Amino acid sequence: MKPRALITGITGQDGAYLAEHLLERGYEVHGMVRRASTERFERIVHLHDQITLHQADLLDQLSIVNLIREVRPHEVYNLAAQSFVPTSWVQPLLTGEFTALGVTRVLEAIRLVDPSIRFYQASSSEMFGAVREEPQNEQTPFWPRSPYGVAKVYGHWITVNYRESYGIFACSGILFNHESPRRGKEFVTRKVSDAVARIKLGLQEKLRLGNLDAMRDWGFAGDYVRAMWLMLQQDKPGDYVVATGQKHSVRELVELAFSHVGLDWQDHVVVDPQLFRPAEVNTLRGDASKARRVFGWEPAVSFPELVQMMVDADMERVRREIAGQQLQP
Ligand code: F7E
Repeated sequence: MKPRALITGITGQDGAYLAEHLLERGYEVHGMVRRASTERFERIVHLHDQITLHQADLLDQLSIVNLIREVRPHEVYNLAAQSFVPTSWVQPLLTGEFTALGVTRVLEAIRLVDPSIRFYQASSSEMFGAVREEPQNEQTPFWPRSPYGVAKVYGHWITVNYRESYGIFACSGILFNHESPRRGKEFVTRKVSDAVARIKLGLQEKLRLGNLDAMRDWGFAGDYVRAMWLMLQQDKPGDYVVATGQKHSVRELVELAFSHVGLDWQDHVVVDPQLFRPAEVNTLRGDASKARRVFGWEPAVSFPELVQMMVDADMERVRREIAGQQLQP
């Protein structure tokens, strides 16, 4: 019998990579999608005949219970959230509903329908916020700096609590920033790679950015979904930091991305104070030695390789878009 997995947030970057990863391992893959007036399935169109999508919503408890009853998954990966940090100041309550309480709703559904289901919670390095030590590991205290970070701290601890209260095999993966050509264009890496392609191909002149001094531990999303799956294959549930152990500034990111296509970033980048955050996470760098020790996880893609991969993918996409438009009457 095939193992069955249910992924919330399957239409997102990580959902798409994880679905591919599980299909390669012979899983039957189910995805939960929220009804929206404009549906965005571009990251999973190539999988449409291999996965089953179901309508349900993290805000609607009964829809999740019914979905888990119907699918009876062996593993649930909770990747759905309001995941853009700046939006969490504009919609703090909605962020809390999805990103914090949504986790409890999934855990409650598991507890009710089948407590033997294994559960993965997408926790975040944003929980470390104003960092207490460097690098950050599973023991580092949290100090979130945004409503998003606060909501993720709740999601993390409720996952730990359902493990301790009910013995559910619940794992929290504390993932540092992870990027790819499938990243949403609002996040800084993709905003930069998209702009570099558009500037190089003559569609755009300037790129407006916020804090260039912020430092992040950026890895490749395709590497990080392997760690999610590995967590659920262990004998015991646990919490794991997933990170590269290297950090770079937004300025370094911009320099690398522009120079990859032979441009000088200083000719194009404009700092816009409106893009500064009310409270910033200045620096993050993770220590993934537990994941390495327990299940041998290592990232395969370096930061320069990641930036080049993203710029190359956007160059190709923008070229295709230009060619397509020229064909229009
Ligand atoms: O910002 C700075 C910004 O939006 C990174 C999410 O996946 O990772 C992500 O959260 C840094 C920040 O990601 C712009 O101030 C400068 O310091 O790409 P980001 P994030 O906020 O770190 C964690 C792990 C998550 O869990 C989240 O869900 O870049 N920055 N200028 C900018 N950021 C953006 N977005 N746009 C700018 O123009």
